[in-house]
Amino acid sequence: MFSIKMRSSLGGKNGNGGKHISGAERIVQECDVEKTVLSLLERARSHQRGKADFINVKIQEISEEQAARTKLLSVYSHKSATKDEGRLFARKELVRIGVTPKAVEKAFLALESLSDSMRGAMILDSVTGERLDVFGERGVRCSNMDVALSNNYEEKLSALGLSGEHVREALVLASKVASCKGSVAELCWSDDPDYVTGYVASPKFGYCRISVMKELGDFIGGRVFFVAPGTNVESYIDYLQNKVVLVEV
Ligand code: WAQ
Ligand code: MG
Repeated sequence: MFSIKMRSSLGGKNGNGGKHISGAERIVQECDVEKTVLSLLERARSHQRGKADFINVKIQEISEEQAARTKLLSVYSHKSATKDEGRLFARKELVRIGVTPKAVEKAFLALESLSDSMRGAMILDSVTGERLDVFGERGVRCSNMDVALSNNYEEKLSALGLSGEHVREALVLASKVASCKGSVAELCWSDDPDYVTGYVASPKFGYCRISVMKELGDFIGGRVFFVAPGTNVESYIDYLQNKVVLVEV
């Protein structure tokens, strides 16, 4: 199999600095490499965050035998009419999952005080709310995951009335995160100004889509991974960044 990673930006110098436009990755069979590269290029050049002037594409062969496999999280939803209502529901859902109210408040405070989107996620202790990673404004990037068989995925998700890149990528990421030892819950909303749906996910209850989690036009997104106290943060991050995980539908 081949891993294909794309990241793109606008206004930097040789890809350094500038505004992050879009990043995406796929793990595909060799015969699908070309068409996947094209679709990622297309995406970097027609993104709602802007048209990238720097695009980096990395293609690498990976071993299918060494990949871990995990099940796609089950999906449930909550309809919210406003950002405040959606975020209130997310708070309650996180507490129902087992995150303490204190840790929930710290997570919202951290996300709501961002002045620009992070590229990755913050890792917080699910009891104390203490920030455990040292990645600062960048955050921890979860990488090296995709659906195991794209066709099954499209069938199943469109049967549920879900389609589109945002859902697919978020579900795959959340499924990988939930499969990691130590994960308790995840909180996310998009950095795409037109995309107001966010989610709370957990190994316990699955992936909860919340229809409105931010104001239309807001380009600041973020993610928090809540972990159990005593989690080995180094191996947690190593799994998120490096372990190849194929998500089975
Ligand atoms: N690893 C860790 N954090 C990430 C990653 C990653 N690979 N990619 C993005 N983030 C963080 C980063 O802080 C972004 O600013 C933030 O998440 C949002 O990323 O069911 O589109 O890719 O309809 O904009 C959720 C709802 C969509 C989907 C989420 O996130 C649905 C979305 P985005
Ligand atoms: Mg985005």
